[in-house]
Amino acid sequence: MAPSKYSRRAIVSTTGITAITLLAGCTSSNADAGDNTESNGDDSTAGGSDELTYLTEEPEYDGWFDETDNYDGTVDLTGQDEVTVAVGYEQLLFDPAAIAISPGTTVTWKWTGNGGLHNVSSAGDGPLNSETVEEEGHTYQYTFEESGTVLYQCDPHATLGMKGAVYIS
Ligand SMILES: [Cu+2]
Repeated sequence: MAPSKYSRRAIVSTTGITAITLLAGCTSSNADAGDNTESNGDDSTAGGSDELTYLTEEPEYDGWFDETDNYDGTVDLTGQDEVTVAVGYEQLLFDPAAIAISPGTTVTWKWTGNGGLHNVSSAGDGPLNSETVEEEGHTYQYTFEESGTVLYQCDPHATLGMKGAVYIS
């Protein structure tokens, strides 16, 4: 079941590599862009433990992420009891935007305190329905027991692309 460590995307696409670097850095890309535009090969976190692995076969999200800047595939977090998604990454994003987990995994959404009021809200009649708050460190948890795809959004910022997906397989 374990996909290869390096996704097809990361090997063949320079844009994929850039996006992975940004995600792995988890810092302001604005600052980086100003100071380090030359450093294509910046690999300061080499060591492997923090590398993101993406699904090699992408679920169909049907345009859900068309306005979402940090969506670059589904991060494979399968086989873990508990995983965390940042709420308010770069102000108005979830990070990672799309994750794959195994049935029984608990997802904890953790508020960064950035970008104002956010919530975690299922699209349609899905199960996610958090409070709408701004407070840094606030968390919302849900344990996904059944296979499927759950789309969600931040209601105040959905039109700006603050959207996420959980693929349970
Ligand atoms: Cu929001």
